[in-house]
Amino acid sequence: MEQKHVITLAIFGVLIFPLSAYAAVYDVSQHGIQNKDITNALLKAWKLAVEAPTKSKVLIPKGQWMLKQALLAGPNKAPIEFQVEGTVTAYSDPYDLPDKKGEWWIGMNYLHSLTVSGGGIFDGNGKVAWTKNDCHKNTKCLSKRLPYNLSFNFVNNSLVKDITIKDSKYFQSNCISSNNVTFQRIKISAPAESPNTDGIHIARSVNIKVLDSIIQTGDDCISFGDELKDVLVKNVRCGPGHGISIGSLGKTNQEKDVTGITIDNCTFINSDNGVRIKTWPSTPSTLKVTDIKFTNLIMQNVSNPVIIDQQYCPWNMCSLDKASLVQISKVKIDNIKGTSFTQDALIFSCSSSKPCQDVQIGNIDLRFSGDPKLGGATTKCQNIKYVSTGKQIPPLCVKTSAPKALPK
Ligand SMILES: *[C@@H]1O[C@H](CO)[C@@H](O)[C@H](O)[C@H]1NC(C)=O
Ligand SMILES: *[C@@H]1O[C@H](CO)[C@@H](O)[C@H](O)[C@H]1NC(C)=O
Ligand SMILES: *[C@@H]1O[C@H](CO)[C@@H](O)[C@H](O)[C@H]1NC(C)=O
Ligand SMILES: *[C@@H]1O[C@H](CO)[C@@H](O)[C@H](O)[C@H]1NC(C)=O
Ligand SMILES: CC(=O)N[C@H]1CO[C@H](CO)[C@@H](O)[C@@H]1O
Repeated sequence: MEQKHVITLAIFGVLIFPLSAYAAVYDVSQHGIQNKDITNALLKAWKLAVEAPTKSKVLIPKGQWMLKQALLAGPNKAPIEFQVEGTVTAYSDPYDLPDKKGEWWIGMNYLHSLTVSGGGIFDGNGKVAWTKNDCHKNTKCLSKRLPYNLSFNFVNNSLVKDITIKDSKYFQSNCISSNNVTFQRIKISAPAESPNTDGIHIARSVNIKVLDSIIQTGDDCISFGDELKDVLVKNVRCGPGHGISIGSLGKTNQEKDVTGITIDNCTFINSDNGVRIKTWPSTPSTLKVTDIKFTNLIMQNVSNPVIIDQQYCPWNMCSLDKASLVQISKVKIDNIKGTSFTQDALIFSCSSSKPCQDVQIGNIDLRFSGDPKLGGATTKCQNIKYVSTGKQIPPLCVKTSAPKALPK
């Protein structure tokens, strides 16, 4: 290039720079890294970013990095992009964390206008921790203290895109008490046999989206807690794992309503469930679950493709004496296709105290993929009021006989 052009470009650069997107880029590799450990460097860079008066970026460049734990807290003065290009790996001992009480590995709290991006990998290195998880036998289990992978709490107007989260020690990520957060093109993976590695757990939030993502895990693909409004899950592929679950809900009477959850255009492959709503029996909770849509879903060898379970009582941790008082209503189920690994393609086990109301069932085509000698797929119904607006295979509930209790 001729000298003249270089000068022209330089002048242009100077003119353009102040108008460009980032006033400052804080590259963690410039903030004192020891032995590939970015723990202190990331905290230093983050502090600069949250105090920056204009839009800034925290960059984890390409490479292999280790991180003990980081609380990336706000409030931030201006938008922050957290661009992760490298692979960030946790130390393998789950108890070797500076903050022993922390429920996160990377916590992002009290932030607004945050973008997490960059195509990088968060590797939870969970193999040691999984062996210490005994929650299925022990209600005081250690895993209560195993940190989450990426934890978003009190975050508004933010976007998390193009990242991979793998082998978390416990729930892979969560989004709690947040407003208008989108997760897009996220890849989450943990082996099918890893315990409690829920993909994304979402609760107490408004306007949350999970789009165009692939989630393979040992537990729920996406799980929803209470106090939720306006959630969209679209173009997500789940499996292996336990599928997408609303609940379990109603364990305590402090829980609040869940309104407006849409699961659309998703595929479930070899998962235990497809879409599920589960509530606890014998508790005083009277919360409402309403305006739920399960539409355009493909099931491939899913054990229970569609299930409402209001007698959710795992490991006999509760009593089935009293029906759940959680009211489920306004549920739309339409265009669900594929195969069921068990004959129970559709299970509606609603509460005898609060039957499921206003359920609209459209086109269903779910075939039993097992031995045809056993018969076809079935629908099990208990305490449900529905209207059919389509053609269903298997046929819906036989209305002539009183619904019987489901076999456990
Ligand atoms: C998020 O929005 C809520 C409700 O509008 C507000 O009270 C809270 O301060 C906001 N938090 C941040 C970190 O901006
Ligand atoms: C929601 O968050 C996005 C960033 O993901 C932002 O662009 C948009 O303006 C926010 N919407 C509202 C209503 O604030
Ligand atoms: C539905 O999902 C498929 C597969 O992920 C994708 O190719 C298609 O574009 C999606 N359709 C819509 C309407 O988003
Ligand atoms: C179908 O699902 C069952 C139960 O999850 C699993 O054991 C089996 O290997 C799956 N079949 C195929 C063909 O993937
Ligand atoms: C990155 C990642 O996903 N893993 C973290 C998830 O949560 C636990 C907390 O340590 C971390 O140990 C994992 O490293």
